[in-house]
Amino acid sequence: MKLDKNTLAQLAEHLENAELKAHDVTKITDDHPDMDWDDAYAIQDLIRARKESRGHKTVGLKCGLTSYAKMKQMGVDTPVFGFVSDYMACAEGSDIKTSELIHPKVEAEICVVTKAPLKGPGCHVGAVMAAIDFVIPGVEIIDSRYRDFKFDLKSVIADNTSASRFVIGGRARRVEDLDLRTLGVVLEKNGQIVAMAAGAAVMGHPAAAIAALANHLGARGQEIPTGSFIMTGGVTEAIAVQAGDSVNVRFQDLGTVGMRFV
Ligand code: 0L1
Ligand code: MG
Repeated sequence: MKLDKNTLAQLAEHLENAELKAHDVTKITDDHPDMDWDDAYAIQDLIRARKESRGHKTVGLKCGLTSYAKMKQMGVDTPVFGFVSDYMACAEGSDIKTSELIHPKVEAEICVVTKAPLKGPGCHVGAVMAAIDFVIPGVEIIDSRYRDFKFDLKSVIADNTSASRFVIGGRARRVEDLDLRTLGVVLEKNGQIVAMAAGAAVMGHPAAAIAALANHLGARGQEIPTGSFIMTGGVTEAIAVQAGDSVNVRFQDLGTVGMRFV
């Protein structure tokens, strides 16, 4: 690690304040060009600890930048991992207040809940499939705290991978009743289709994103606990939204997840 404890704590406070007060900041690597991957995840961990110390529950784990469309959109080639907190969860069909956000974008995500722990290294798609309890469709609302969504990977990891809000809806299905690779997803904004893809857009198989998460945590001596809610990452590029927009995402065999931005 390149940054000292005080600097890590200051950066966590700086980024969390930007999230909670909905104001943008410049990417932190501008001032800390030497920071490394461990520093980036340590800042994210400190943000998580700050939220938990105020009583917020961490309710899920997220994989980001897992689809080729998202990687191309952001000009990167590595998945990143973060968490979601209880206050980020919004009900299906709810109004999402843009005044609490900076420049939101939506992502259609295949999500799962696990029934067994997953531990890397060596975690693979087969192990993940055996550990999935059920699959449920979701939409993540990302909101990078960085001006104009301009960042590098270390800055975005520190910023909890732009996590902001999420909506779970549709209907849960057993994993054996679905083919996660061919599962079609159609994203509509204001009644117009703006993006579509199949599950295989996520690293060839959405379970591969969860295996990558387990291997990432395994390298840090951690695991994905039983009963974890996991978002596997946007299947298409992210779509910008603003007040007045409505979004509906149709997931094959899993129903629709919708919301309005106000
Ligand atoms: O969930 C995501 O894929 C977001 C990862 C961070 C990059 C971004 O803000 O687009
Ligand atoms: Mg996402």
